[in-house]
Amino acid sequence: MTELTAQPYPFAFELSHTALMIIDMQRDFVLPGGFGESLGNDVSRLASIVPTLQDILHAWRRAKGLVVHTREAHLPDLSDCPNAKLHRGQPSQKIGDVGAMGRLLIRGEWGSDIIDELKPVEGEIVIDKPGKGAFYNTPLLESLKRHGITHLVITGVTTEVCVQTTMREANDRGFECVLMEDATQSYFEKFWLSTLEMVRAQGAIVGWTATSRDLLSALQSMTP
Ligand code: C5J
Repeated sequence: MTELTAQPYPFAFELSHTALMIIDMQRDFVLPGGFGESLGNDVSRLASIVPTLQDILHAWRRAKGLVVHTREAHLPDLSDCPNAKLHRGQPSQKIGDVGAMGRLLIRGEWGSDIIDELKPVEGEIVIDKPGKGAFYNTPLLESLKRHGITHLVITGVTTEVCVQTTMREANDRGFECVLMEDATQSYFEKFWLSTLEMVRAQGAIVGWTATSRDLLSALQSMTP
C-alpha cells in the first residue's frame, strides 16, 4: 500500500488496483478551431497542463499501472446525442458540424482524437463516451472491474464538467478517487479551484486532491 500526500488526508492505494484516468484530452477541447473554442472559450488554459500530464503518464507507464483515456465523442449519425445537448448554448458550431479539424466531437474525426503528446499506446483502455460522465452509456465500469480496479487517479479536462462528473459517478460506484490538482484544468480559473475545494470538503466527500509532484515521488519510490 502506498500513501500519497493529499488533501484532506493521505490517499492510500495499491498500484495494481489503481488506474490513471486521463479525461478528454482531445484536440477538440485543447486546440484552437475545435469544439471548446466554438463555445467561446480560450483553449490555451487547457493546453497548459499537457507537460505535467506527460510526466504523470510516462511515470505511470514505467510503473506498469493501468491507463484509461476517455473521449467525449458521438456516433457519426448523432443517434447517441440528445437534442438538448446538441442545441445547448447556441454555439457558433454544433456537435457534428464540420470544423477546422473535422466534424466536431464525432468519433473517428481528427479533432475528436487525443492530442499527440498523450496518445494512447497498446494495452491502454480508450473509452468513447456520449455524456460528460465516463460511466454513462459506456463499458467503463465492467472494464475497471475486469482489471480489479478499486482506486482512480483522475486527470484531464474540464475540471468542473467531464472530470467532476466522472469523479462523482466513480464515487457513487464505490471507487476511491484522487484528483490531480495541476493535471486538470478548466476554461475558468474559479471553476477549477471551486471543484478542487468541493470534492475534498467534508472529509473527502467525493474524493481527495493531490499534486503531480507528490504523485511522481510516490511512483518513483515504487518503480524498480
Ligand atoms: C465539456 C468536457 N466541457 N470534457 N466537456 O463540454 O469537460
